[in-house]
Amino acid sequence: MSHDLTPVPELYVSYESSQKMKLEAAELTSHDLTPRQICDLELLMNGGFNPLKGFLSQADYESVVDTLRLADGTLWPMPITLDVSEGFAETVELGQDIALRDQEGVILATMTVTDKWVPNKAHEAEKVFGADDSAHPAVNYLHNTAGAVYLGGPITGIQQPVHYDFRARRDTPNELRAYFRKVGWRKVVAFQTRNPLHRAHQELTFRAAKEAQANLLIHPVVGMTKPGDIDHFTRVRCYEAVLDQYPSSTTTMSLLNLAMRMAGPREAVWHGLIRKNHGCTHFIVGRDHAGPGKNSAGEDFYGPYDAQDLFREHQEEMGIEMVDFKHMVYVQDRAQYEPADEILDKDDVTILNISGTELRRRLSEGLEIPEWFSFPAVVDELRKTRPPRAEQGFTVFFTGYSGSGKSTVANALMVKLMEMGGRPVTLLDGDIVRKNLSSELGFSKEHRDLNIRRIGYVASEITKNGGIAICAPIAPYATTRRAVREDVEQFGAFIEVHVATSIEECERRDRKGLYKLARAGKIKEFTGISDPYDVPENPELRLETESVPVDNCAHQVILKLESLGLIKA
Ligand code: PPS
Repeated sequence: MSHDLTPVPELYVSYESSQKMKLEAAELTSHDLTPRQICDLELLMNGGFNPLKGFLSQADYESVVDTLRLADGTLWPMPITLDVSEGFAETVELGQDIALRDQEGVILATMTVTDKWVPNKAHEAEKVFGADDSAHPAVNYLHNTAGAVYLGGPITGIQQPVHYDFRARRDTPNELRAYFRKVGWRKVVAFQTRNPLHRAHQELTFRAAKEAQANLLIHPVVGMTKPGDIDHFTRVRCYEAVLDQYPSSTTTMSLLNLAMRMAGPREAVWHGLIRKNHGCTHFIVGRDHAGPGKNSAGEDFYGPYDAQDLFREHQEEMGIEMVDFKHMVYVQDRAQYEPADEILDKDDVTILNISGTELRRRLSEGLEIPEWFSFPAVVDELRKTRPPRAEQGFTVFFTGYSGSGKSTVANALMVKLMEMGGRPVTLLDGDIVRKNLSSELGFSKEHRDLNIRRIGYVASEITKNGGIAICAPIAPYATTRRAVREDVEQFGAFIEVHVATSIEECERRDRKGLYKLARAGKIKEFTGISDPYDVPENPELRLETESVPVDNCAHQVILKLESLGLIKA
């Protein structure tokens, strides 16, 4: 395949025009871009999504969804759409120019709106992601985050999104093309990744480059990856550590601000087109490329080699060649990595492997990670981000009726944890929060949700910073508790403790005299009397307080924390 390193078309105007446009665009109706849209816009403007000239029109969108091609027949597998709310869409007329702003309000581009339509999201999910199943992160995004209306139209680029991190490691397609021209790289194989690189990856990329007789571009995604992935700051530090392991004149690394969709086969073809735009001639596609994990029935969304098959089918047209990923394993007897399918004496040698799950377990328990598996500098970085569980922050979230004993047990737990020492402990009791954080709120569903989300936010910050948050609100609604769990679990463990004192017992105790007032109708929307309480279905712990003393309840929580490895026995 010939290597054409002439620049790809960009959508930016000249610097002089951009200064003028910026002033004019300030008058336009503006749309505040979401983090995903900022990633898409950057690659539209810098030619990473060449030949797209803007967010897709309705005709292009429908054609891409159904046929993987733009309306004019050009191969393009992924719908790049500008989703907005119904309210915003109503303010926009066809033919109108709108300003696209980043999250700080900086105008990055203008768009002439040529199309406005309500997409059939279920159809998009089925066709693009293979199933209308919210277990798929992009389907979940489509239904629960993306706006209801799509706008399409050409873009005029004013400036690149600003990045404060790793600036020297970010390159536009034309910057990479210019670099390859300068250093005389005629063949370049790109390696896409959203994970840290260990020795097996280093071996496989090195071999892929040798096989294709090409130079190597490590091209990790730092835009948006799969929820739960290791953050890109940690990953880039890890990549930098691995880079030293390659002969320096053969390999380079550049960061790609792509928002992944985890769309398996379609994503692989999309990734290939993006790398072609970045001046690469070859692209490594592995087993289950850009796989989204399991569907809601516990099965894989795509077959393990679907991505390779679709790529192979289109590679001629794409102008970039696939190098299939070799599954590398460590052969202890020979102290080296070898492609699994090339080992002829499998039964006579010891093959070692550490899976992703096993690696996470070893990190969380502070166990040894052998040098044959990874590089010490990479392991050091990972240990800093993922310290052993006994050193991470966590949240204990008590829920139960008013008067169930939440505060009493929470206080006892706090004191026991403080006695042990090691991590700061904060108690976010229902009453304390309502006094300090939520003093303007009442007890409507909306206000209770807001109150619990605030508690969740504070608890997640405490957890992120390595502390222990103990929360003790009523938190009557299961959906809100789940949202708080998701907030916290980005940073550490979330232990839901249902204080299961019955409503009859709480009313009998009536320690604050509130039940009497609620029965008399003097307090409205009282949980358990005139407002619902969703009993937690799968809490980490359920406390039966009626026959067990407080001290013992708190001890049960301590035992649970020990069994989870969060505190040391
Ligand atoms: S919630 O639903 O989680 O936001 O409630 P929370 O912030 O935990 O506040 C509950 C405390 O407020 C008192 N109180 C009421 N509780 C329930 N329903 C109504 N309508 C109500 N009005 C006042 C009550 O004393 C709760 O305190 P605890 O500590 O739970 O007994």
